[in-house]
Amino acid sequence: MNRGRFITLEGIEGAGKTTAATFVLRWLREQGVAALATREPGGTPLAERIRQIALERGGEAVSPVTETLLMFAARALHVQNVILPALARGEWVICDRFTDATRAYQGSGRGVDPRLLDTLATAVHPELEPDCTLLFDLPAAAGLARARGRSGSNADRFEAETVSFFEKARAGYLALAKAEPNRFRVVDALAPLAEVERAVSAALSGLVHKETVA
Ligand code: T5A
Repeated sequence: MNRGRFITLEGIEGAGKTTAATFVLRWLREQGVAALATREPGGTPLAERIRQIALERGGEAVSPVTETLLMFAARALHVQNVILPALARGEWVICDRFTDATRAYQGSGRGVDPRLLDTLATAVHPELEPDCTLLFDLPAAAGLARARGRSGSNADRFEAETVSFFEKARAGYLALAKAEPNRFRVVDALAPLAEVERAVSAALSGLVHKETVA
């Protein structure tokens, strides 16, 4: 049996990743591809508990390195208990954020040393990289307006950050996409939903086709 494909969805707050994950799952199933959707931080019962700790506001100070370690602790559980078993069963995994989020938020946003991020990525998922990463790109102010419109006064620790923090994360994402043009597809997240969906299915149809002729 062929290993499944690992598709990651990335972008700053309010970029439309969660909306796109639902669409991708439905679209892949229509193409006859077995797939599951999951998210980071989270995706397993223990990793979801780490997510709560990482996102909650107030209380103790959380340094950028601590934040990074929380993300990778959750990721280690998720990779071992959900992602690798699903790929081994031949299913596609649609993951709302993965290590590129740590590079963009903790690396570009918070200034964590990229060498630490490389070391942790190698330790946590030595042989796993996404087959395709869809980067939903939009200006930080537009993404935050969408995210805050939904969360209101319940904004989490990240949503409470400044626009300039998210612009740094956005620039980090765009630099990653530029460095790996074969893996990344940049989608204009300001476009109407129908256009976003067309761009997403066009980006994935090559991979689906390879699968069905293999
Ligand atoms: N984090 C995570 C790190 O710092 N490091 C890491 O390593 C990891 C893995 C996760 C937080 O953790 C941080 C980053 C995050 O801050 P989260 O709740 O998962 O928290 O945060 P987000 O992923 O940003 O979730 P959001 O829900 O805010 O954004 P989405 O999923 O990108 O956006 P979505 O789909 O919920 O859409 C937002 C709104 O916009 C509308 C939707 O209907 C919705 O109302 N929308 C559109 N409107 C118009 N046109 C379109 N094309 C639209 N697409 C969506």
